[in-house]
Amino acid sequence: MKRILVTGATGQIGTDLVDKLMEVYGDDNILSCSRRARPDNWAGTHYESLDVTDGKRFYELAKDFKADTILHLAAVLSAVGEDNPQLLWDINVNGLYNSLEIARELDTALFVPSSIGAFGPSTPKMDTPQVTLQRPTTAYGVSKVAGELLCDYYFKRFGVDTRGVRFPGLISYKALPGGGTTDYAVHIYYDALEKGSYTSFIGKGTYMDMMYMPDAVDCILDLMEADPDKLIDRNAFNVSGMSFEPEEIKASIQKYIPDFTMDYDVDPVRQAIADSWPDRMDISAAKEQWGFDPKYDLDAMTKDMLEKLAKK
Ligand code: AKB
Repeated sequence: MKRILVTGATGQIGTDLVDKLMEVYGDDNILSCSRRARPDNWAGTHYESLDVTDGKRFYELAKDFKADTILHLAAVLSAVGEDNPQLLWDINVNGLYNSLEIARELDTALFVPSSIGAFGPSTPKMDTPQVTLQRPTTAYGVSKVAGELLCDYYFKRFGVDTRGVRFPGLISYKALPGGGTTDYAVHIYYDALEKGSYTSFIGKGTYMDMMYMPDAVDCILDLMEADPDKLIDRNAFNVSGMSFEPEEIKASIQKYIPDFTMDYDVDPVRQAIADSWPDRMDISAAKEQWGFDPKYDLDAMTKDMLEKLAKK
């Protein structure tokens, strides 16, 4: 990666990722694109407004910037997608199609995040294999499976260097997620500090894979820099840093804020989505093929989140 265009740059992943890309590859080699306004701390860096469904503008930006890599993050998350499946399809599938065509025409590498949402109720819930049944029951999941298959197709048919991971719930102190099912595991830290209590919309006993954002950012860089000859499962690798249920994150927070309390007001839509997803994925393919090595477990993440959010 030398000249990198990032879509969805002001979203939850992009906010952390762009900072790291600038640090590693130099500000001048990163073009951040988003439908939102440029964040203040990116003043003086390359920034363009982009709706990824506008293929012509997307192509021109990538060509003019002489991008060799596109990190395509623009997407609608699971809960918003159930509310508006038409919007989800337009952005997640038509936007992805544009990025694939641009990568093919300009001969760039392409990273596309998939998700634990690419699995469904018939997928094995424990140690979910890298290659397994994928029959998701959400609009988000359908778009993610379509994305994985399209990315593999473009690699095999046109030789486009497509790579991806199945992200679990991502937790960051820098930016909030926008309408996902795993968002409770971010909101809980804010409320723990602000109110000393949290009402969870995900029910007790619901396990989901999660990862702290510094590990997620490192994993994108590591995968994109990995030796292509070693990659068997390009789209997309299971990755995760931990798996927990609401009572376990509560207990972790109580180690630092002993009076913290939590109750439940379960949202049936998000609970049904969570119930259709794995409890814990097998991440051995990512470890073996490109050395995936997450650093944060639940307690290490809680300590860092609380310290960073308290300062913020
Ligand atoms: C969501 O909850 O929709 C996302 C995801 C796991 O893909 N965080």
